[in-house]
Amino acid sequence: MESDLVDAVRSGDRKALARAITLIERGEPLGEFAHDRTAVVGITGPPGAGKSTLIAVLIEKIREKGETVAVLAVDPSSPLTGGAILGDRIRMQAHIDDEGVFVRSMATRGRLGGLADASSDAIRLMSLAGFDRLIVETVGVGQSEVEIMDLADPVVLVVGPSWGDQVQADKAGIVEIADIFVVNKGDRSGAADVKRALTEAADARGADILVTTATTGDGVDELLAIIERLTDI
Ligand SMILES: Nc1nc2c(ncn2[C@@H]2O[C@H](COP(=O)(O)OP(=O)(O)O)[C@@H](O)[C@H]2O)c(=O)[nH]1
Ligand SMILES: [Mg+2]
Repeated sequence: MESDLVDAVRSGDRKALARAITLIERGEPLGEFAHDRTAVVGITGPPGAGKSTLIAVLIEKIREKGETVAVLAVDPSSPLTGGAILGDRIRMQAHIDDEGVFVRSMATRGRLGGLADASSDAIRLMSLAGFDRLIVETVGVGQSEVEIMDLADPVVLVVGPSWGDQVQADKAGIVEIADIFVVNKGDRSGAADVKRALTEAADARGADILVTTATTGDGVDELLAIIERLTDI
């Protein structure tokens, strides 16, 4: 990638950051450059569990603390219709005029294999742009999504209150990489059962487990406190 563009990203130019990520999306390699690495929080879990809704609340709480935040939502499943991506954009729209927030959905147009690399480059660019916190959201259903979570620490697994969510997470292997277990939709019946079912796996990993309701914000302060504790150097 042209060094002029990378320099503009480094200076905090948001338009340059957006343009650079578009180039990454189209397959252009970023190349090497020195940069400080910002801690990346990974949010993964089955579709519909409430990851994006939860992230929208996290953005608000992070901004209330005066910190800046960039979010990359990786969704390889909807390259053309962009259904989920559009939903994410609308949900996070509230922050669109806030310079301290950068939200970007990345579709990789069916490119095979390159998803983790492209995500890694996009995250490096967001880090270069100087945000205090970075969040990456993936639909935790495939191998490359699990790979993307290698870039993240801590990894937050979000599941809904249905048994199937937990089974799906188990099958994808994300239970084994999670540092924080979140059972979202605590307002629905079943949340307590799913929490109980996941407690053994969480305990085995020394991971925290909690119930949230993203639509009301319940439990999200606790989640952010855990994230802060795990990202404190
Ligand atoms: N009842 C309830 N619905 C929620 C909650 N969190 C998210 N949702 C809804 O679940 C649906 C999927 O949410 P979304 O954030 O897009 O899930 P994602 O696919 O994991 O990113 C949306 O209709 C949300 O409004 C919650 O805590 N309780
Ligand atoms: Mg989402």
